[in-house]
Amino acid sequence: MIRLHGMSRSNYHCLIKAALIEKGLEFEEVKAVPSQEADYLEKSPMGKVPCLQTDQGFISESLAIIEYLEALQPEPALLPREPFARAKVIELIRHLELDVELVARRCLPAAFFGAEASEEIRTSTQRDLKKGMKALSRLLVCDPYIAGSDFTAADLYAFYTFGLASAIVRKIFDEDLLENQDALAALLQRLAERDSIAQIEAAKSA
Ligand SMILES: N[C@@H](CCC(=O)N[C@@H](CS)C(=O)NCC(=O)O)C(=O)O
Repeated sequence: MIRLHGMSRSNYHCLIKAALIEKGLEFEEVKAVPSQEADYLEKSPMGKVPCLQTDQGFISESLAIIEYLEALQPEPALLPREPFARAKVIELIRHLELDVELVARRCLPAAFFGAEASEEIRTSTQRDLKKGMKALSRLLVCDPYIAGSDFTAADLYAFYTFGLASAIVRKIFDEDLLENQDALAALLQRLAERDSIAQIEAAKSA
């Protein structure tokens, strides 16, 4: 039995939970919080959530987990089989994570945990987010899904990236990260209604 370790407050945890639901795989959830304790670092070497427990051992990093689930249960596919299309989906995922999510995350402690964000952090976050959003807009298809005709793992990354990044940007900069991104905003609204995501989001507010 697969066990997903993490917490529902984590966007990456929710992303993997959505992938498991999309694939119809049976799994159990094990509550875990990020931790630097030695026993948790054995499971997830940076102490982050989520991590996946399999019969062979633990896997950390959401993209490694997605690749594992894809190999374990190829249908329904979350990554294209065709090499170029697959690479383009991974490319989108990497830009979403590295150039939007991780950049916005610099201001997470200030947005939600009462920390101070220095002027330097605020300026570099705003600057790098602009760059990241521009890069992303060169890759987005959003017709109807983020990478094109099929729903893929990149849609899950988009939903859970912007869920967090937009909230941070609204709170810290009083700006709309999706300004001038109408097709993307519409896609995110459609994704919110998708069964897997809707189920996870409903459970959070229950
Ligand atoms: N690159 C990781 C990111 C996971 C991540 O950032 N998880 C957050 C919770 S949403 C976490 O554990 N943060 C604690 C930390 O950074 O120490 C992945 O794709 O799984």
